[in-house]
Amino acid sequence: MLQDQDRIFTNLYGMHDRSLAGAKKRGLWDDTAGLIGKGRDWIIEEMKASGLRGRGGAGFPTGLKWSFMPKESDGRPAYLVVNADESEPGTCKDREIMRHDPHTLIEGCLIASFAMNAHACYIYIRGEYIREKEALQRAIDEAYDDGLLGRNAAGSGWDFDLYLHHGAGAYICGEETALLESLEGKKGMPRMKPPFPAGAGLYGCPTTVNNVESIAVAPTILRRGAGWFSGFGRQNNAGTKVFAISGHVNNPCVVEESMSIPFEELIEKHCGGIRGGWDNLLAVIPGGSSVPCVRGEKMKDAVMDFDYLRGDLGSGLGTAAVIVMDRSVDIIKAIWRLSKFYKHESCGQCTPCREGTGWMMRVMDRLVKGQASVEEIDMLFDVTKQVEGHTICALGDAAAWPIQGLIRNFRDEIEDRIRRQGGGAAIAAE
Ligand code: L3W
Ligand code: SF4
Repeated sequence: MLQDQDRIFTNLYGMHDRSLAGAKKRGLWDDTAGLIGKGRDWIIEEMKASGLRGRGGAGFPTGLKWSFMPKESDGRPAYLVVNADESEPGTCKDREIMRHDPHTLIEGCLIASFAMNAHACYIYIRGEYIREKEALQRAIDEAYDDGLLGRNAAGSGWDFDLYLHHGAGAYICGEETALLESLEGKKGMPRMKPPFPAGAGLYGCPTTVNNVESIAVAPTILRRGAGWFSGFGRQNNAGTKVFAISGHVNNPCVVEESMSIPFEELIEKHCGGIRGGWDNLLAVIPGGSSVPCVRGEKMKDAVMDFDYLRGDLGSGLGTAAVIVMDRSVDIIKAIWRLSKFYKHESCGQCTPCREGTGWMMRVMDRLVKGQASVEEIDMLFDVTKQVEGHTICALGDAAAWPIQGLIRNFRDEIEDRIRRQGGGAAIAAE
């Protein structure tokens, strides 16, 4: 079980101790040059051994991703880009890290960049994160003034510059290749992959894009050891994890816990239980709006990690934004609202997503009002399958999965509403 002394971040929240002096008191920036002096291979092997999987939603192994970067320069510069465009509905964990503990991220940027042969790193921060941008820029300035960034950063012999780039509020810029386009000054539209950014990323150069939390945990992993980090959670689901719990719990919060913590323990220990008690739990979206919702009774015995939520429940850990809904929620309307969001945020570049998101939202609208026919439920499910996996980026999947989760888990409720409202009207010619 995770004890207070094992928390990397969240003991801090609410203490307003975000200065460099405070960070140093907590052990950050302690002999960073010594860690760097152990060399690239040591850092990457340690990250691999820690079992850290990317914290932005996909769960790709971080050390492996770092190892894709070319070992020797072919004349092109290499870059690290930190994805701080945290826009997934329900997700506000990176915001807390940047607000309360910006130096964990900054030190992580230096060490990770060194490991990947990058002399420059860009942090791409969400347009709406104004205070976080200010906090982070202040911390970057402090680090430059203290010699921790710039030439011979932290006395490591490595020259390193860190830039903060403020986005303009488009969800799609959280997709890594749209983010790179946006950084280059173009419209934020995803690129086809491959090539992956490690081969051709920012300005066509080798680039790694990592989530804020993935980079911010790196210094502590290297200081305390891969074995310490991998000791939390289960096999293939290691480490500490920041969860953002919102909705109908008594105390919504952002908290760092052990990966694989039972859902019930997470909610009882940190959120004061479900509003109105466990019998009042209707549904949970366990990993941000892109993953399917799960019926409340199935969550009772769930453990919060990648493999359990995907394999056993057909959902996912995603960004670990846990959205709890009690029986006061109209679940069909809640998922319709997500459909509207994805339609709005589609960049419109590929047909299944551009047309499919609008089509799915309109049928969802009919389901909310009970105006659809029962046959339309299967037709809608089929359409989600035609969108899923047939688009340039994962936004198409993200629009399809919540609807699939709704139909799989709440079909009876959808049919009941159609019967009660006397649905079955012909499909509107739209
Ligand atoms: C080199 C290969 N690199 C994969 C890299 C790839 C990327 C990472 C994961 O989407 C998901 C999405 C959202 N050679 C590689 C390789 N890589 N194979 O590994 O790649 P991938 O394609 O699995 O995922 P992705 O495109 O990064 C992320 C889901 O996360 N999500 C996200 C929510 C949104 C936010 C936000 O708030 N901004 O995080 C939540 O579930 O739906 O499925 O770096 O380059 N052979
Ligand atoms: Fe754009 Fe949607 Fe295609 Fe992604 S899937 S590239 S958001 S149209």
